[in-house]
Amino acid sequence: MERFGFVGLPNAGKSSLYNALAGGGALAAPYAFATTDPNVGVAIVPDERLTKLAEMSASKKTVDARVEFTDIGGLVEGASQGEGLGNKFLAGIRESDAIVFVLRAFDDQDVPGPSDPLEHLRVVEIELALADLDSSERHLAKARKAARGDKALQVEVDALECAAELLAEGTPLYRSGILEEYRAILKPYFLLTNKPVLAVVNIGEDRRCPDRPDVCSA
Ligand SMILES: Nc1nc2c(ncn2[C@@H]2O[C@H](COP(=O)(O)OP(=O)(O)OP(=O)(O)O)[C@@H](O)[C@H]2O)c(=O)[nH]1
Ligand SMILES: [Mg+2]
Repeated sequence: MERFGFVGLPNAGKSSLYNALAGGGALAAPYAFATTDPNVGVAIVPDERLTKLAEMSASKKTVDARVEFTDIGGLVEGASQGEGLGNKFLAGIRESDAIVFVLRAFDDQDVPGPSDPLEHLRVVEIELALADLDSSERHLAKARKAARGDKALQVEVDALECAAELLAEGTPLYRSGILEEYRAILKPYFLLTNKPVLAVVNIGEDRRCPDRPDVCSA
């Protein structure tokens, strides 16, 4: 089962998205840090091809694909230095297969916080890069020691050094241009910005095409 971890600023709509996908269960509220403990839920992915195949083969049992979502607390600028809830809760999505950025673009005076999605993206990318910098430096110290006894491990040291340098500049690995070979070597270290990312822009209800209510205008 594929696992997705939601990250974003407080009040971006992570828990609301979680509820829409997983059918409820998470507190969505107009104050920062409504979510403290992670919400983990599963959604079934309907696929009409599977239904047709099941009919054609008269299957006794069909098992739909499922995806798992983890909704965690909101990140704020300086989380790596302990601001807000800090960044330790990111450990809850370290083993996700992909990261979903939830970026707020809706205006609502009853929901505090910025509503510029690019500002949300800026903060989230820096905080994830700093969290990864911290992990890569810890792994680097161990890898250097291990490579003294086994020269074959030097390539891990090289990959971690390269990653740490890029992350220290605030650059997430997924758009750093780091060698694909290094990204593969770094996989077992579960760095958050070494995973595929998907951005969900949470637009307001007012930004929909009147003739296509299912499609947004921006
Ligand atoms: N107007 C409007 N309000 C929204 C929208 N999406 C979420 N909200 C509201 O914004 C508030 C915050 O939403 P949450 O889903 O709790 O946000 P969160 O990202 O989980 O926040 P934290 O858990 O604090 O990090 C709630 O009152 C939601 O009802 C939207 O698209 N439009
Ligand atoms: Mg929440």
